[in-house]
Amino acid sequence: MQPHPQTTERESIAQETIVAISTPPGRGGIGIVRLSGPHATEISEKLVRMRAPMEHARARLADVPEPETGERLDEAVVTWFARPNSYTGEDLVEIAAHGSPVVLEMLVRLALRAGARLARPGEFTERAFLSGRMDLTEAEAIRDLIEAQTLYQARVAAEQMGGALSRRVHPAKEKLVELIALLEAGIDFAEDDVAVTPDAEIVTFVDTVSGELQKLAKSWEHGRLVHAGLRLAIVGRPNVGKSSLFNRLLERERAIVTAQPGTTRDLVTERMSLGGIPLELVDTAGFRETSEEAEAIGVRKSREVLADADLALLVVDGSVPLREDERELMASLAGRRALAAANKCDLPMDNGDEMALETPVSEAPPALRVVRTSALTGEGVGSLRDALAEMIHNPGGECEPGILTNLRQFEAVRGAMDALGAARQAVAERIPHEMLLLHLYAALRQLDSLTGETTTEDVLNRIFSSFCIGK
Ligand SMILES: Nc1nc2c(ncn2[C@@H]2O[C@H](COP(=O)(O)OP(=O)(O)O)[C@@H](O)[C@H]2O)c(=O)[nH]1
Ligand SMILES: [Mg+2]
Repeated sequence: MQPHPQTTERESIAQETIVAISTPPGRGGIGIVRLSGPHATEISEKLVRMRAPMEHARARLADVPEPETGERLDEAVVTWFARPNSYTGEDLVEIAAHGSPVVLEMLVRLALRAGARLARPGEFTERAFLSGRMDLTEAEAIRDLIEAQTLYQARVAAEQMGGALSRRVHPAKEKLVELIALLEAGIDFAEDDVAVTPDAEIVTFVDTVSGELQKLAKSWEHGRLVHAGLRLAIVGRPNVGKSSLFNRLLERERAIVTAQPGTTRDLVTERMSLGGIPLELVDTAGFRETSEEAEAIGVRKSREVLADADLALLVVDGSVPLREDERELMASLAGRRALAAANKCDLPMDNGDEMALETPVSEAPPALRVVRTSALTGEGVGSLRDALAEMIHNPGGECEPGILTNLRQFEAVRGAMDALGAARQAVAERIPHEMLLLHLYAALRQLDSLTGETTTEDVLNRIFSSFCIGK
């Protein structure tokens, strides 16, 4: 088999020693200065006075002296991780002093004077990647973990950090390599009367790999949701209790509620988390004809928000009969991820059987699930939350570990699928195997780029520069 064509040379481990403050900016109980590179220990010893010699993975007390007078400014705990058993794979020293910005900045300045250079954002992780300590999906997962806003997001990131995605891609990749090897052999021995792989077998191979990738590509639906969250538009006629329910869901009085119809004119937006998924709630102006200019603009904006939202919650007043325009609204939500709340259920329900049930209104074709709520007493708000959470988690129903969590990963998988599609076409058109192989290699390259085996310099730069400094 010919060597993989575009395997980029992994950079040899950098010769420069880098330094950065790894704890967040500002004052804190502890602040950590991190150094990584061949001179990390040597430079550290110029910054602090060790009370005992450094030892791999052992915390050691040290004094932080003022450079001019040599007088002690602070105490620090210094930990050295000897290469290759460190986060970066290089010699790495962490100086944990008190979280005083002036002391930490002084340490960095001294390190620079001693020959270190400032780390770029994400450079510690980039070095970990370049030294083979982790693949690209694992590096991205570290960023996701740091940026997680919910525990669920953190959990997904942790799975990826353990290589779940790479493991999931592995079988498809193996299979692809196997096919490439078969075809390469067929070509090499073609003149020696060795049977060339039959077309049917090639197609089976390609379809198996495509099928695996298809499932993976589908996991992006869930991955995107975990990552970016969803937008929920709360819509309905004026005065049905949209703002009250909005406040209930947020558990605070955010939107203004009055008995006066047309109170909400502008969009009110707030973030919350539901079942670990970030959710952006938008309270809207009630739909009605109005001659009032501000309200009319509000109504128009509300319609736009409804059109763009990932989820819709239609609120109706359950104590009065359903109106024709509400019925139309329900119909327009058919096929979308939407729920209805029959609100004001603390009042006698007077809308017949239409909305008085917790089940889909299945006889009337726009089957929208209805939950009875009272924003006044809080009754049914828990069920509404559950129903929303179900609606968020169900489509895609992806819970297998190893999902695509960013667009870069999705594009790589889609690129591989496209290349396989072209390969299949080539078989159908009985194009020579040399040409077919080009498509297969293109697919392999895409899968390799997922884990970072073949990823161009500028893509790597883009990824790591999105990290914070000191990570
Ligand atoms: N009895 C009762 N009144 C409610 C309920 N929800 C809202 N209201 C009242 O209905 C009026 C309109 O509420 P609001 O949230 O501003 O409705 P919006 O115009 O749809 O945003 C206010 O007077 C609320 O106090 C409910 O569940 N039960
Ligand atoms: Mg309102």
